[in-house]
Amino acid sequence: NKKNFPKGTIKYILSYVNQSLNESLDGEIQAFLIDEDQLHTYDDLTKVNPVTQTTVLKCLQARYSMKVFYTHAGCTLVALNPFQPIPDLYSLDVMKEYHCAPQPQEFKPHIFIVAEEAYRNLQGQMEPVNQSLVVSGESGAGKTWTSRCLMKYYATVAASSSVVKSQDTVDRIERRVLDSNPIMEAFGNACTLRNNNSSRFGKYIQLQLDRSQLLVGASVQTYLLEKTRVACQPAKERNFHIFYQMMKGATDEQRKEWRMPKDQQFVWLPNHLISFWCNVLQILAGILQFGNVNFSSADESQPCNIEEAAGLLGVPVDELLACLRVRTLKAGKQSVLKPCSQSECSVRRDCLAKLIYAQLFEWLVTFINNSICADNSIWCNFIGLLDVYGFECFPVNNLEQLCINYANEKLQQHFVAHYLRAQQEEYVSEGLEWSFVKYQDNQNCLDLIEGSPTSIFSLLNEECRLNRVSDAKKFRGRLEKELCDNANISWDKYSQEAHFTVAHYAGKVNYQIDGMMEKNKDPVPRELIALLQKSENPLLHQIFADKDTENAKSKGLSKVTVVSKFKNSLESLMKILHTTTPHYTRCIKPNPDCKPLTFQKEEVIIQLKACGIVETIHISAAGFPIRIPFKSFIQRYGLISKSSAFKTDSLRPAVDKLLRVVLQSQVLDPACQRDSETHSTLVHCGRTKVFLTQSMLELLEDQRKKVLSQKAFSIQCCWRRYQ
Ligand code: AOV
Ligand code: MG
Repeated sequence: NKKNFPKGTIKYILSYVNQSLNESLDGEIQAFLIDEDQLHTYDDLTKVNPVTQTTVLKCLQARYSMKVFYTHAGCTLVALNPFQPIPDLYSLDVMKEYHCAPQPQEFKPHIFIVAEEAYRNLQGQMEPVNQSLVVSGESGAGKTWTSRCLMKYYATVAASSSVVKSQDTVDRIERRVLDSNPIMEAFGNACTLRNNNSSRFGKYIQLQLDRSQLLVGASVQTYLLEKTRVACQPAKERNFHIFYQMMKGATDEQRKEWRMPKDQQFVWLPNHLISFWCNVLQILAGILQFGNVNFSSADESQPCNIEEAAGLLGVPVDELLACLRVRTLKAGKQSVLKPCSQSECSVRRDCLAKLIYAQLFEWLVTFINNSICADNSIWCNFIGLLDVYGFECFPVNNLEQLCINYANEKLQQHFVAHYLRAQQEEYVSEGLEWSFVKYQDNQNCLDLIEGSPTSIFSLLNEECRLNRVSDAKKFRGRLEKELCDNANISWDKYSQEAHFTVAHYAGKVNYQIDGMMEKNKDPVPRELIALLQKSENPLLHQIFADKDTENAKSKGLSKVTVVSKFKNSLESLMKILHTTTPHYTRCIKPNPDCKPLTFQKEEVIIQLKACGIVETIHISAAGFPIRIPFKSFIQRYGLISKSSAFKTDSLRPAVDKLLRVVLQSQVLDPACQRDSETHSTLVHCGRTKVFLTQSMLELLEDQRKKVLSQKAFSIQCCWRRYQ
């Protein structure tokens, strides 16, 4: 009736209807489900509706531009690296705020919420479950920084006295635990292309707490130090920090003693910290001198720097030379001496340097453990901090990357299992059954790498056991033949190169086979160990003295391959993790150049995939990623059902009815017939929300569009008739 409409109303209605029609899905119905202006306010990514790569990315970007660096993602915390110090973000006052808050979860997302949650999980329980804080992310994303923040937090809130006085901090356990960090980083971190302070080892620190929740000690477990770096650094990368630090910090006498002239004065560590410190520096100086020993000349004369190296390592120079130039082969009870070629001499030199450094690192970790670990009778629970190397994909990848990425696969598997449990709990609280959720796990990839009887590791080990000259191309052939059934491995058929490609959960990585078998064998000639046992450097002597018995038992260090050792150590780590309640933090590097406050979408999306956030979304997509409260649901889709009047107190039946209408129309429509069984996999009603799959959402949107089109058509007809 024309009289009922003020002027322009019908035009307005038509434009409204048309606009509604143009709200195209494009994979997401932004206008209805998310408000772009408000994206930065989402403290939890799972509340962004629907959860997709695009919405998650937009939300993180919006927050980053507002200098908000932490965001929850369900049971994980996403930490964006600001690449510049943020004043007061980690101050003592902020720590206290989170620690003293009755409900820290209600505060802005922060790493301290995770820390506090783990801490409180141990409180007031008869038999508390130990906690693990797992920090992951790519190189330079901020894992080590985050672990340091966590350690500082516990050293503060769990300190044996609430007021930390400066004068009594020297010998306090909290101080010692914190001090162990820079020492380990000096020996185990290096400047790489990705990160100026890249950790080249994994570490799991257990902070030991007593019954009153006070920090009484700590223990450190380390994983696979990248010792190849001692003797060979990738282009434009550096050796371990400690070498530069000692060169910088050496006194004139030390330089004289090490025969390293130069005029620098920075002292990086007070010498009294470790009584063996002088010996440590001597050994390091010896390793450096060793790197300059050159076997390029064919003559028998003494190569330069060998005397300096031998002097610093405390071994007779002629014996050192003999060890490097002559191999001892065992044939039954007899020994046969075989001269080495020039290149073999260099390999033995590198091997010796790597061996010494790796054993020195191990000694250091034991030393630190001895000085910070509490007696078993004192501590009862622990909070573990895991900081491992992130997923790596370089132009050239070898055994180091395979091991690193394998470790990340293991952690991802642990995460998926844990995440599913958390999701299950939400479904249960909304009255949904769990069994609907199907998800992809990465078991197939793990089977490919470590499985039995046949996997990359098993074939690699077999090749090493056969003790023949390794042939990379032949090995590629074996992999192709024996692992062809596994979909996670592939080869470039047109490339003759000895390589293989693994489809990791975080992306495909191409591995070079050349050198892989040798690295896995990691042979340590016995005569080198025997030589080091004679060292006059007391520390070196002590480090290798233990190897004597070990050697006798295992008949040489070389028997256990690198991947077997790594697999075993990871398995023990997983065992510990399984007994703890995990808390996941995913660090993201917002740009590859480490520039402050710069957010590059392409970089972030790759990492969201790599550190599993997108995978998490993927898992939730296998369930019901879209959750709409009953009221909003009726408001948007109510028009689909003919009876449009809904009472707020009977929303649930109204929603049920509406869903029936939509699903029935599908059954009746032969073009897109879905069998009734799939209905329960499309949608579920919880207690307060409707849980939808993406395809159900599209179905609803289609229906809504249809109804709106019909309405638009009839309005147009009326309008024409009226005109
Ligand atoms: P990573 O441990 O994840 O890489 P780091 O923790 O060493 O990365 O972080 C790299 C750099 O980013 C640090 O040296 C800081 O300069 C900066 N950074 C990280 N987090 C923050 C923060 N919250 N606030 C300010 N600056 C930060 V590797 O060990 O390479 O995988 O192997
Ligand atoms: Mg690190």
